[in-house]
Amino acid sequence: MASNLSKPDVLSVAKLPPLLLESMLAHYTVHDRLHVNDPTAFATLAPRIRAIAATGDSKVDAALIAQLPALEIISVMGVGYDGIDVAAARARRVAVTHTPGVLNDDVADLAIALMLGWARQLPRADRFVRAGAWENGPLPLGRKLSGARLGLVGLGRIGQAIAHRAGAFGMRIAYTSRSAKSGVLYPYLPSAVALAAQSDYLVVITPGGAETRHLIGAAVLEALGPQGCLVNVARGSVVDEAALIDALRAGTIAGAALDVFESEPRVSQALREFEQVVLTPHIGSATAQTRQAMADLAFANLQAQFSGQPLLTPVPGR
Ligand code: 8YV
Repeated sequence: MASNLSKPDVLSVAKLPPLLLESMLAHYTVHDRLHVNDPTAFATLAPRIRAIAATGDSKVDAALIAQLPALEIISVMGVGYDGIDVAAARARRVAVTHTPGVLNDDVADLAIALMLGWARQLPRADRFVRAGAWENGPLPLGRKLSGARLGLVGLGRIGQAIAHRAGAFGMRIAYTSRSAKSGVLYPYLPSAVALAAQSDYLVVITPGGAETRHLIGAAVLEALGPQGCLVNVARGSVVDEAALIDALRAGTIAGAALDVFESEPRVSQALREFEQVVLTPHIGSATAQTRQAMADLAFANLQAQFSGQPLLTPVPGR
């Protein structure tokens, strides 16, 4: 795309949704994944790039930041920014923004949908009716969700939105996180193992990144036990997928409902074959309304940067 002197140059490091791209094109010259698609052209253009537009699953590492001397801001359309080297950005005084808040409802809704879908076997029931199997007898019984024990690994904005909804199902809620949250009445457990040991549904809703990598491994799954279900709406990296596959094979846990995966969009064949696993393709925030709100916020952060206004939603910390 040709550069325009009056418009700041922006490198998009992911395929931007039309919702975001359309508003951006009016104000910016957007170079769609130029660093990957045309490294030679990118090398020429790099000194002019003033912003990076990214999505929640994008990678922006120190090497890329180092190639962009004029970079001012990395705007992530997503609440998670574990793919961004924030320390490298900060060292260069490059701002990093994300889109918290606007997707809480959707991700929490999906967590509840996954629990219900798994407990009441909705994908299997749907296949059962379509295949005409009903005429030969009923679907095997599902499980009751109302009143079950919910363990939340993470009680940030989305974790609290899940708890709020789960309360309406009479679920008994407990949580773990780095430390107990003040003013929260749900019981706090000091570790994921301790929480899993007293949960029927263990829902992972903690940020990704090095700190939480493989937080859910063999020991946690063992503690969750043969009646337990693991639900992940956070990041694939938080769950040791090999350990999960072993646990599903061995019946160490009853099943899982997963929206995120270690190597998405590739999903291991083993996971795809388990009947007791419900799979969705990272759709936590994937509604028209929420993606619009995320696009608007990601765009507003860019606009704030280039008009000298305070950023709306910088990532936390300094
Ligand atoms: C999407 C997400 O993957 O917000 C996040 O962190 O994982 C999701 O909402 C994505 O960022 C949409 O652009």
